[in-house]
Amino acid sequence: MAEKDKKTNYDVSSIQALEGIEHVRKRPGMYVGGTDIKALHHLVYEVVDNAIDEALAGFCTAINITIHADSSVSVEDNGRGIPVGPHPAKKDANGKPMETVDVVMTVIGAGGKFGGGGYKVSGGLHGVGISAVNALSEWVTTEIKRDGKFWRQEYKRGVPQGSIKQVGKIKDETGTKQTFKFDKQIFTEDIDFRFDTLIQRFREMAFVTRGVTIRFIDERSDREMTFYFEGGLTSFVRYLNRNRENLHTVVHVDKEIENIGIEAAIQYTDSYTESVYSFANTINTIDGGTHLTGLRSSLTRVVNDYARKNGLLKDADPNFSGDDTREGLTGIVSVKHPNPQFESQTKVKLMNPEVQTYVTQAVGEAFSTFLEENPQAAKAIIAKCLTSARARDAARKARDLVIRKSALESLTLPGKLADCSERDSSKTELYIVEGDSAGGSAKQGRDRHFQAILPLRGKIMNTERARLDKILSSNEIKALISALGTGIGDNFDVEGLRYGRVIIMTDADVDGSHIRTLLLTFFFRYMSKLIEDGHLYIAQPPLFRVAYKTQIKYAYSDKEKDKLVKEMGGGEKAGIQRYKGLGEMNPVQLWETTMNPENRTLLLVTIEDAAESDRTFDMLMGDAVDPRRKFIQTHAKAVRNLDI
Ligand code: 28F
Repeated sequence: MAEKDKKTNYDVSSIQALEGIEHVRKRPGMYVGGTDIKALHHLVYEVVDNAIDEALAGFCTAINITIHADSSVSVEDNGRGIPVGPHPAKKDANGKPMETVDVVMTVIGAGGKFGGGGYKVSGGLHGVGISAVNALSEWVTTEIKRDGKFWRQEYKRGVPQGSIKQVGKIKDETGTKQTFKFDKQIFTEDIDFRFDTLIQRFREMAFVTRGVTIRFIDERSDREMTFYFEGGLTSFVRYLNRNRENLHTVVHVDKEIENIGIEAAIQYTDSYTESVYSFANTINTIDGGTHLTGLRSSLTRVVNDYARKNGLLKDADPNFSGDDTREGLTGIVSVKHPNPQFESQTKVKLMNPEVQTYVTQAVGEAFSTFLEENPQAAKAIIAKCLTSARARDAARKARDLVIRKSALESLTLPGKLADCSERDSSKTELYIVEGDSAGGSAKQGRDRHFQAILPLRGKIMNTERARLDKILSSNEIKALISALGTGIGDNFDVEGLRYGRVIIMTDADVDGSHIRTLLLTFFFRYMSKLIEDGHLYIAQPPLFRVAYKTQIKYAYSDKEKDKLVKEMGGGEKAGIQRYKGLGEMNPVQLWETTMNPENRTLLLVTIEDAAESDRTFDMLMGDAVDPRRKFIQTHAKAVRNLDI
């Protein structure tokens, strides 16, 4: 081929690749859901998903993920390694085969693997493959170990830098390593990876991909964690129930029906809530779908059948409702499907109808066999369902009363509420404040034009071990419900919301964190839409006041305090006041540090934060004493350390 033609060929194919890359960079929302922290985390998941695929196909047993000090991220697996050489199918505009690694890395939507056999199961949020990550990264380095050779290829903003090169030799190892640095030109907000969010997802992935070791290292903070679960979903259920008292051993089923992998694990506890999670091809389907429906319906059916057969439900008794058979249930269902159908691109709900039949069948068989073979466990489960059915009846009556009353009361606002004058809810804020004295400071310090204050007395925490239904009858919570104007539960209507921002403001101590936990749990269980729509916030009061000469500054952490003391040049002479509670601040200080929109920082509560609170709540309120003691001890220690 003449030198000139070669050049033309290269130009044509590169222009095509560039067009794809440009599209991703112009519209990140279409590929990773935006440019916020969630999208940033999706970049990591997308890469890890490729390694998980390799594990599910049976070729990879270890995945290492590292966040480096500069926030670049490496993901390495010990799978087969991306093939090196011309891609068998993908040709550029002139019919010339493209290098395989460049296809994987630059052709948008070229996620699938060649050769059938193992199915493409995981796949990131939008299933776009690593090419989108590549396009949204300042640079990516791809390293491949395969056939005794060590290869490297580099990309800048999605564009290959030359062609793949051999950079060394190796013994028997194989694998793929991707290192990427997210592009600040795209992710312009001041965001960075969150260890706690990522770790949650990796833990989940390890649970549902039995036998793979996932190691996560955060070099920014020197934290590290490794997950390996021999027991798969059984381990997952044990983990979720670690703070609860269980009624029996975990029931587990793992089957393949018509080429669809079906795994489920269940265990009843004495708690009042249902914790079920569903996964399709390792993706957490948060809106459930046919696999979840299958799991639930089989449990209800098996429990009712067993109870009837053994005379535990009499002829005159009605069947247990689905809800009755799910109180205190922890269950996971995970399916691996060669051709999953999701409701939408976001993959939060599985739609394949046959899955429901297969899950019902598999779980039904396993669970009824378990009940037959373990009569003690069966008795405990049925007893739990009976109490739950009775309690549900009583609670329904109580709740109806609360809802009806709060509907009435919403006309009359609670007396303790110091309302604002603005009526446009997009401009207003409600501060939920712990304690009457802090409430007083907040009332004086606020901008009454748009800020309303509702003081809560700390008493609500004394309803320990109570069902949330009981908490609903507390005057404090009733005042909160009517102040918000939305109603609760199924009657929740965001249209009624009287404040665009609902801000929880509590002390930075153990009591404060209890109350915050309770409030978050309440919102999570009864007003989750409020959280989903981004209305709920946590105020961040300062921990220290540092005074030196005429200067006064506030610090929100120990580190910041030390830095301030240094900057102000005060050293020993700086006056440091540690705030033990909001009540120690005068109204002006409270306004300046915590309430003035110009200075304050608010933490937006996400549904994950609230779910975590829900679990903490279970632990604090539940009957398992040990975890509660541990929690309180750990917290007590933290408080002591702060005081030193
Ligand atoms: C760090 C993230 O991306 N691991 C991967 C493989 C293995 C194969 C593969 C990947 C070939 C034609 C696309 C190897 N041998 N970890 C990863 N491991 N991709 S990505 O193939 C890519 C396809 O089009 C692989 C035989 N078949 C597949």
